[in-house]
Amino acid sequence: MANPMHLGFQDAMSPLMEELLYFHDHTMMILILISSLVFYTMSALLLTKLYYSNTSDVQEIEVIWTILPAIILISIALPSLRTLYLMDETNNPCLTIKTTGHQWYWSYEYTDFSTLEFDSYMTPPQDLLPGHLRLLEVDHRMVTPMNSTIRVLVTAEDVLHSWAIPSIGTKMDAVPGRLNQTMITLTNPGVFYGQCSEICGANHSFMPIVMETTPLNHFQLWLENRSTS
Ligand SMILES: [Cu+2]
Repeated sequence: MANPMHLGFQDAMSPLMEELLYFHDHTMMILILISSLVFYTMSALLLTKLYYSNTSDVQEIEVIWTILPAIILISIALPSLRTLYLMDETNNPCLTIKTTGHQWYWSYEYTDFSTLEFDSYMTPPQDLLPGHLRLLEVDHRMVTPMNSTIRVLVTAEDVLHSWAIPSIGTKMDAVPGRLNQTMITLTNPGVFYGQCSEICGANHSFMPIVMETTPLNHFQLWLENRSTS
């Protein structure tokens, strides 16, 4: 959950988001080291009269400062590719949920069950209950079981939308006429908030996403309640 003056990422709530945070920290560390070196070198050049004539034309040092950045780039690229392919991995999902972006709400279809589909509208500010989050709460949450791999198929009905939940590291474009796929695995229960992340029209800010992850038996209870109501 983001809070005021929150500058970093939200806490990781899925193994994939943990990987992304590790990668972010790794890259930032390299960035800080390079920036410090460049800043120090620039200030030393500008503020002092030091001039090393024995390094002004030396082939060896040119070889080093060409190869060193290449090694640094590889040390960023390899973990990046690893995370990228991890995020793309699809292996035997237990449940498939199709989510469709509309102007301006989301609808969810649990395609493993014949009748389970519903629309998810934002709760208007005047209807909020104590503890509810303004502009983030919805009337029908997407409920998922924890400790299982879930495939989310994302599409849109009218214009481009984007189905995104920052704390679980998911952001998938919802494109009309196209079915995108993303995988979610959560190891802990919780309620996770996201928003449409593609400027989609006047009410773009008012189509939040709420995913509620529960233990499997609670999910079954929810399924039974859903099918009787
Ligand atoms: Cu949208």
